[in-house]
Amino acid sequence: HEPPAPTTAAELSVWPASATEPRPGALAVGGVPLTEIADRFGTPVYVLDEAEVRDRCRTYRTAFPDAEVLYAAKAFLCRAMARWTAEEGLGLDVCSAGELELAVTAGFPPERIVLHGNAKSPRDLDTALRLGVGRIVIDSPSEVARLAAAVGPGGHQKVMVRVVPGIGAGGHEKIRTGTDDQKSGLSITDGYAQHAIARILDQPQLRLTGLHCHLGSQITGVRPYLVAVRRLVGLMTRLHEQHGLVLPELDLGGGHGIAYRPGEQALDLTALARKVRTELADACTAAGLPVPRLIIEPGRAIVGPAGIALYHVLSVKQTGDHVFVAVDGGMSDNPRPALYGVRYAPRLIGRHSTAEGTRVTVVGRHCEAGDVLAADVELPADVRPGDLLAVPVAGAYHLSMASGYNLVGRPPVAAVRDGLARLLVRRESIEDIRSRDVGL
Ligand code: LYS
Repeated sequence: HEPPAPTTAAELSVWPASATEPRPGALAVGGVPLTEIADRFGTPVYVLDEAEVRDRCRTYRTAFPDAEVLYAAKAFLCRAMARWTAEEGLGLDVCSAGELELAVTAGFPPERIVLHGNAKSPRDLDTALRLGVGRIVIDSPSEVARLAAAVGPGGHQKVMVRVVPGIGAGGHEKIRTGTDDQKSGLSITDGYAQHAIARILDQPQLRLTGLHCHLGSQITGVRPYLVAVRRLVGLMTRLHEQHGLVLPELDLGGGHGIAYRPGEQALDLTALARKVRTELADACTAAGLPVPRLIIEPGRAIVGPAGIALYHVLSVKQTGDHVFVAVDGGMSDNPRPALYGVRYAPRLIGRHSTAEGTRVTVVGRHCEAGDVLAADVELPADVRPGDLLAVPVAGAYHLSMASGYNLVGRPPVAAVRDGLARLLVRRESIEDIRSRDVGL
């Protein structure tokens, strides 16, 4: 049979720009061979290409020169991520006291941080006020009075309001947040948004700087964002008429889609920037309003393609119609296939196989049939225990959603840059797990 063709540019398109393959199977990222990382840190391990993260921050700043770009920490946060994004001039979008505390203690300027959350705990609000976050995004009617009381008389806090524009967009039903029948935001359609805004305007210690919306995740077309601009400027127009209110900011959230496998479509950021700017300027001119400063909140599109997951194969077996290739991680470090049916494109690395490709299902080590990492993918037919698999586009919503299932411990994160690898987050050990277990 034919030996497998060398890796094509299309196949490498979902890898960091620094990815090279000097010999077949000898994949390196950030100048560091992936096998070296697996040897040094063990597997499963997550690799983060610092230059790729920084380049993606710069791409956003170039595409949206007048906008404020907030990195959505929920995609993945560690102290290094906070430092890189701060140095690249981004702000930060956080959803909890935990994300906020980690970022600020890593040196992230609190005034460049925005706090979100459909249900903020008292600790979230107290931490935000104590650390002095730039804005807090109000997401429910009761939050208005709670926040005003927490700020206290004479105090001062900038806020935005998360509104639901009534737009269905995004890669999966579970991650669509722009429609009326879900838990986030205040609906424009039924007037909850307008009602909450009127209550905010009654609180002297709260200063409303703008409207916020988030349509969903993995959005690959520009259109939903343009519809959102029109609906939000429509609401801004009515608020201007009713209250004489002029809002200086408009936050369109994130949800920018990326490719997980070669050939998949990603959102075109240049087109998004150009069309949103035009749409916003046109809508505001028509309404006689000044054009607000745009805020956007990409998370996945900054860190997703910069991350790679490395696993060792533990077993290969044929059951029924399937060849199952089981690895030493699984749904505890990547719940996304189980949650959203997401498809990945793992690759064999570390050796050059001349075997033909065969269809396999890459599964994890957890005690569930649904613990699948990559269903129905092609790997060399001689794939065997001890082999190394690399999964690209693993930087977003893997470790940030990792669980303690089966007490396997969460994997470490290593950064690569200029031919050097360094540990950012160490592996969770049984001592870590045992130290929280304080009763008997
Ligand atoms: N966690 C989801 C994912 O892995 C997306 C939700 C984004 C948060 N608003 O794709």
